[in-house]
Amino acid sequence: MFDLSFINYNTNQIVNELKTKGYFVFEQALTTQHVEELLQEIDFNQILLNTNDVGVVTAQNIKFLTHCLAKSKKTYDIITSRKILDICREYFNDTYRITNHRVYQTSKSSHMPWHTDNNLQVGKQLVKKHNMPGLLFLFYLSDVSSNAFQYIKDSHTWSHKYNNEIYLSDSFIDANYSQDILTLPMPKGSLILCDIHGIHRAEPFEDKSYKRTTLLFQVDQIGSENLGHGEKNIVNTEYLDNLTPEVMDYLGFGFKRDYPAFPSTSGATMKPQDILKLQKQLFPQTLEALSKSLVKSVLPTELIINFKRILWNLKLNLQKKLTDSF
Ligand SMILES: O=C(O)CCC(=O)C(=O)O
Repeated sequence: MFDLSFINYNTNQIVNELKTKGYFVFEQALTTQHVEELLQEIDFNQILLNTNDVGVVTAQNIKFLTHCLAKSKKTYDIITSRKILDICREYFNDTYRITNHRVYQTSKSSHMPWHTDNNLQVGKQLVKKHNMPGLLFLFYLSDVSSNAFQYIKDSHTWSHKYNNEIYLSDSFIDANYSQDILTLPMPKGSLILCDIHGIHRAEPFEDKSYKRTTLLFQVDQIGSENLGHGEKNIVNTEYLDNLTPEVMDYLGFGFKRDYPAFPSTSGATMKPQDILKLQKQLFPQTLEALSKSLVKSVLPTELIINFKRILWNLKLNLQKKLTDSF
């Protein structure tokens, strides 16, 4: 999963860099094979619509798989890996828990505002900035040449001055901190780790042929006064092959979660062209639904059930004949 050079990179040093600079960067921390296998677990072309499963949703130009812990074993393995837990264990001095996570794919254009991630919510609304320590983990799952992560150096030490702001404007940052902007284009598999109190964003871009895919998760040191802080975690029990009290606590087993999954989506967050694509997909399904309902309305249910029984028996007899003949 991780490149040996990352596994062997001293955890103490990572934490020291985080505490002093507010960020840590490692190129190609994940192996290409792990990234490729992870991406195969996610179908970004299949948007959920009355589908009885967890999966991909869309909000404008970004497609999200929020419930990765239920859908992608490779993501589960990264999030609960020994190296990540060691970094957290060394960085935090009280109980820490994962508060949100997602894999997302950004295409064509995006303009994210400058912000910090120390958000306290009521439902999906931000109510104030909190002062709990926290770490943002971001892995590039594609080569990132534009729309790179940007971080304002040292901002983790002074961002609290702007705690009453939801975002900081581009013009304010350009006028006051343009020298301090760190932009991080890097190859797929690279890791960026930063203090959630640091001011950051994805650099705005516009390029019809460009896509960036990312795994992001956040771990906060949740004090007893902030019970319920974080999004609910839906976990596939099949993945839990490393369940220890440490992992259970980190994932929030038995811990209250008050925030809804991010982002909040509906038909209205889709782009018109995605709605059109969906209509094409819906057309044959609509015909199927209509014909089923027509059959149901003219034939008694008892007859349909008996017909299914006859078909089932015919199939069994056929299978038996085939096995007997071999
Ligand atoms: O995608 C990125 O580069 C930054 C993401 C981010 O800041 C966020 O989702 O809060």
